[in-house]
This record gives sequence, C-alpha cells and structure tokens, in this order.
Amino acid sequence: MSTKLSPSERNSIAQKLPDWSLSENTDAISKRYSFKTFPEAFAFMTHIALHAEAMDHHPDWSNCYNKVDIKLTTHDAGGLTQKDMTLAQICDDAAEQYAR
Ligand code: H2B
Repeated sequence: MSTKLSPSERNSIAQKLPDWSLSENTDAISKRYSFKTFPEAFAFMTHIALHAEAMDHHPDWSNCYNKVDIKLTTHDAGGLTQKDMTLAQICDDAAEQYAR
C-alpha cells in the first residue's frame, strides 16, 4: 500500500501539475479536460482506463459530452499518494493525443 504524500511533496503539486486543483477537504486533486467532441473524450477515457487497470489505481471521474472531470485520491491511504501524481501525469500526457 502506498503512503500519503509528505507536506513538501504536496507543495510540489502546484509546480508539477499546474492545471490540477488541490482540494483540502477531500484530500484529492481534480481537473477538467475539454475535448473537441465526445469521441475524443471517450477515447481519452479508454486510454486512461487501461493505465488505471494496469496500475490498480482508478480515477473518480465523470463525462458529459466532450468534458471529462477527474478526481484522484487514494482511498486505501486515506489521501493523496504518489500513485495519484503518477496517474495525473499519465492523464496530462494522454490528453495531448486527443483533439481539444
Ligand atoms: N484506486 C484509487 N484511486 N484508490 C485506491 O485506493 C484504489 C484504487 N484501491 N483502485 C484499489 C483499486 C483497491 O480498491 C483494490 C482492492 O486493489
């Protein structure tokens, strides 16, 4: 099981993942991606789903047409861990491949 991020690791989120918001209440990071159309949004989700399954770490997400809202936290650890940082970076990298 992974351990929660240290305070200094949490502070580095702003630099490493500038477009993600840190929500203090739920101890999660979130981001909205907007794609050109639904097919791009859904293709992005399929791409992420395969990574999530491979790393056994899954997003809390929703989709409405071309928008994908993603929230990441680690339930097992009761807060943010390195797994959330890794999955967030995978999302950002993957999003580049789909038209926005
Ligand atoms: N995903 C996320 N985001 N957080 C978890 O704590 C988590 C998960 N735990 N995916 C995993 C699966 C756990 O529930 C299973 C049983 O391994």
